[in-house]
Amino acid sequence: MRGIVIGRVGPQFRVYLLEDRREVRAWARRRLWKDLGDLWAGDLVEVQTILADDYVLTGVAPRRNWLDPPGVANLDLLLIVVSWDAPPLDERVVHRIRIAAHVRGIPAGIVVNKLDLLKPGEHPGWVALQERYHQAGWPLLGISVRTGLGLEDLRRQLQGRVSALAGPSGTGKSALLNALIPGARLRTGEVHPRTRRGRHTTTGTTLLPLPEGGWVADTPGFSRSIFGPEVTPAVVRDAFPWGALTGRPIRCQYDDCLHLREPHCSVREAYERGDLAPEWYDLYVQLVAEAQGGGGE
Ligand SMILES: Nc1nc2c(ncn2[C@@H]2O[C@H](COP(=O)(O)OP(=O)(O)O)[C@@H](O)[C@H]2O)c(=O)[nH]1
Ligand SMILES: [Mg+2]
Ligand SMILES: [Zn+2]
Repeated sequence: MRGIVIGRVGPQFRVYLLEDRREVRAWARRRLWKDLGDLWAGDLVEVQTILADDYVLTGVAPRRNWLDPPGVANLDLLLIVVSWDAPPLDERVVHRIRIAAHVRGIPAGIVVNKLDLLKPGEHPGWVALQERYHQAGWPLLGISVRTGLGLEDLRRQLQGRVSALAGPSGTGKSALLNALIPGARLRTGEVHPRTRRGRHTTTGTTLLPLPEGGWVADTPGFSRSIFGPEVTPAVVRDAFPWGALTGRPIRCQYDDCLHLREPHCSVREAYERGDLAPEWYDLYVQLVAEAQGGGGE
């Protein structure tokens, strides 16, 4: 039987059986455990039943992608949660996470929370930001957990998928999780259903079921502010859609042009002509510098 690991309780894994549509507890035999290595929430596994309601893990599918920390596999969507204010939106944070997801092959979406804090005078700035991101192919979803604005759209985006939230602390990820999943906070330290032997504490990441179908990881807050060594300046460059941002195909003199100070660079030329928004170019230069400083070479 095929299942998805949704968490761990003591020595057992919580597995949701995909055909039966119910949760069981499964053991990993010692030898298999050695072969499999660690198992994470999101891992797709094969389980067999030995006796009634006694399950054992017999295999695990190769991971499509993963994030470590927090230890979650096969994500369909990483939702980057920032806030319009309190804390104020910092685009660099958005793109650090977006690029980290990009190198891991995880699709990312950007949510701007706390739109209830948008002052009337700030409205043009929000519209301009949305247009700039729309042009780049990264639509911004504006929400307010407080007023409920945009939450229906967000539920539709999460439906049927395995997702995780990422973003700086204070942007409302926990509040969002609680809005999406009533009772999300209650799901810790469960009692073993059969032995009732004390409380086996839940360890690691847990996938919480969405009422509409789909799963969200319960570990908001991994904001990974520094690039790992895998994020080189070239990776940062390749994570931006230069053609869409400049409105023309990119033909620099050098194939490996980083669009910084190289001669006959078509990105730089577009920037100097005013065809590339300075917000994008400034952001890009800062991110490349971070990738250089972060031991990326
Ligand atoms: N004004 C406003 N405050 C919010 C909203 N969503 C969350 N907050 C507040 O922002 C603070 C941080 O929220 P929290 O969920 O703990 O953020 P996290 O660190 O990302 O998990 C709390 O005081 C929330 O009540 C919102 O839509 N509007
Ligand atoms: Mg939180
Ligand atoms: Zn160039």
